[in-house]
Amino acid sequence: MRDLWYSEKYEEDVKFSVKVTQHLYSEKTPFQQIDFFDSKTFGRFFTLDGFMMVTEKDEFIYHEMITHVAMAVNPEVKRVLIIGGGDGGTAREILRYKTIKKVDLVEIDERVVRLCQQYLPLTAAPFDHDNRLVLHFQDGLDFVQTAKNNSYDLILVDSTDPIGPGEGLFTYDFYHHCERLLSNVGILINQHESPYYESDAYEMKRSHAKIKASFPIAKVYQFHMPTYPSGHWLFGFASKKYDPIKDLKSDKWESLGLYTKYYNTKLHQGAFMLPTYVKEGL
Ligand code: AG3
Repeated sequence: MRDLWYSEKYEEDVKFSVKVTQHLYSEKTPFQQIDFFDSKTFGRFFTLDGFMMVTEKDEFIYHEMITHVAMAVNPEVKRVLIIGGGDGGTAREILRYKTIKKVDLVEIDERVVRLCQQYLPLTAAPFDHDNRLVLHFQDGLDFVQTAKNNSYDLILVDSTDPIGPGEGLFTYDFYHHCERLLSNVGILINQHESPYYESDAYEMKRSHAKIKASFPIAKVYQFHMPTYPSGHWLFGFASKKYDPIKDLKSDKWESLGLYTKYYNTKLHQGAFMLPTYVKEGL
C-alpha cells in the first residue's frame, strides 16, 4: 500500500510532512475542513483547512504557554474568556486553577468541539466534567461586540491563522472590544503567528500594531512549537496595568504547586527576550 503523508505548506518551496498511520476522520463543516489523523511520532493530531492545530505530543507547550504566563502575572484571575480553542486544551490548563470561577469559551464551529470530544480526549476532557466552563457556539467578534464592559480579568485568543473563520480576531475592532471587556487589571493573550516565514512575520507585525493601539502594555513572547511553521511561535501579551516581567509573581505562582512540563517562571522571563530580527520586525 502507498504511504500516506499529511503535509502543511509553509512557503512555495517548503513543506512539513508527517507520515500518517491512519486518516481517522474528515468532515467539511459550513466553516472549514476538519481532519483527524494518527501518526507514530506526534500521536493523534487534527487539522483545520489543512493547517496543523493540535498534536498529542506537543500540545502541552502551546497550552501551557497560552495560560500560565498570564496567571503568574495575575494569580487573582477569576473570570476568563477563551475565544476559539474548540479542542479544549486552553480550557483544560486554565481550569487547573481552583481560583477560576467561570470560563466562557466562544467557538465558531461546534463540530470542532464535538469531534475533539470523540477523537482527542487529551484536550477535550474539560467539556465533559467542569461546570465552570460555559460553551458559546458563536463568532468571536460578534460575541465581544455585544458583551458588557468589565466582564473578564483575562481573555485568551486561541485562534487559527488570520485567514478563513479566524480573520475577524485580528482586527482593530476586535482588540478594542477586548479592552472594553477587561477589568482595570485585565490581560489579553493572543495567538500571534510565527516571526520566521515572510507572510507569518507580516501578520505578526500587523497584529502587534493593532493591539498597541488599544493597550498601554503590548509585548510578545516566544516558545518552541515543533509542529507549527518554523517551530518558532509567538503569543501576544497585552495588558492594562501589569507588566509581564516586573509584575511576575514567581513565589506566589510556585506556591500553587502546579506541575508544568514546559512553563516555569525562569522561562517566563526568558520568553520575553526576543531575537534581534523579531524585535526589529515588530
Ligand atoms: N491554534 C492554531 C495555531 C496556529 C497554527 N498555524 C498553522 N499550523 N499554520 C491552535 C489551537 C490549539 N488549541
